[in-house]
Amino acid sequence: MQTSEKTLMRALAGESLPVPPVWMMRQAGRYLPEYRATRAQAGSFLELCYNPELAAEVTLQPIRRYGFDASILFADILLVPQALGADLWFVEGEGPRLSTITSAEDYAKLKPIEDIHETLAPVYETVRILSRALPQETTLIGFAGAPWTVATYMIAGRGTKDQGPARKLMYGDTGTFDRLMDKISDATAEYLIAQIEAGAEVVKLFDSWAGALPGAVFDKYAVQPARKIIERIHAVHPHVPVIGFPRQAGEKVIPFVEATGVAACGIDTSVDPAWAAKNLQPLTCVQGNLDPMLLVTGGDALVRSVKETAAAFADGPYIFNLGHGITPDADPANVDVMLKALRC
Ligand code: 1CP
Repeated sequence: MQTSEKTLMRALAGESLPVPPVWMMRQAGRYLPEYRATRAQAGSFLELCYNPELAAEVTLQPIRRYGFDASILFADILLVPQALGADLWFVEGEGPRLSTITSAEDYAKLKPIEDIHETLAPVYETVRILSRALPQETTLIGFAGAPWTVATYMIAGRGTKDQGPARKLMYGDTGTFDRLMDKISDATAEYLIAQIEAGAEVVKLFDSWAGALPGAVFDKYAVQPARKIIERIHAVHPHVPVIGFPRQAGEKVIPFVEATGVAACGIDTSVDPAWAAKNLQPLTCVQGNLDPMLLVTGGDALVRSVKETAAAFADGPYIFNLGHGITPDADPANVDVMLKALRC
């Protein structure tokens, strides 16, 4: 099958389909027993990310089980900081930890952009394996974190509630902050181009903490970096669609879409589907936004929400997805219920 005939690609090209294409953020994850088994075999989360055979295996698991229309490469947004020279480790039950960047001296220790491919080569190999192994109708999505979201982890050294350390550096040492943002942007463009050259058909930029950016700098630190990365990708691969996900950006998704050239915009759980269908869908394909909690609770509420969400977006280009990643306590059987409600 030609890439352009796949349902996800058709939606990204602006077509409204009677049954929307569907995939889930974090579809390869801890809610699946087969994921937990492969992760145990790999040893740790990072060893799984850097083992192409096993990373491809966990990427394929949800495709085998559910037949989603798209498959997202198994990796993590924090591999880019590691490739730039940051120390990275995961604390079991807590989350990621990184060495911090809080001064010009810390920034100066990062590696040059050309060096990132040395660390990231196994990820490109995972993409190559997947592009051979996926069913012909399944689209392969590559991804990276958007510069602001990646910067929040590099500056704080961990996930934070309010991204305070990153906002502090932004105001306190704008020069260092801006240099760090530029470096992450350059590395991200190179990384995504390499994923495309290995076989990714679409790429997605996750700006999970976009909602923490003050309104006055949203354009500078969320919109412009995404616009520049997309421009760099399109200079070499003009037809590869990019999905943006400025999470919790509220109504600022409109200027984000208008200025960046994204082929689709992911919306989080806080966005009212009726508002997005009226204001966002005329501008771009919309992706979202079922509450992941419904995959924990299931039942009539799940079926009703799936049908209501899909109905709200039925008149324009649309990709069914969650408003954020599926959680480890989700019931795998509820994913079948979701797909049945959507497809029948
Ligand atoms: O224990 C485990 O197995 C680790 C859980 C896990 C998984 C399954 C982490 C740690 N990362 C991932 C994979 C992952 N991360 C994917 C793979 C593909 C898929 O979706 O199936 C993707 C796209 C990501 C992206 C990612 N990582 C984001 C952006 C999306 C989002 O969720 O907002 C972010 C913020 C991260 C950082 C990260 N990695 C892992 C955790 C627990 C976190 C969040 C840390 C925090 O803020 O405290």
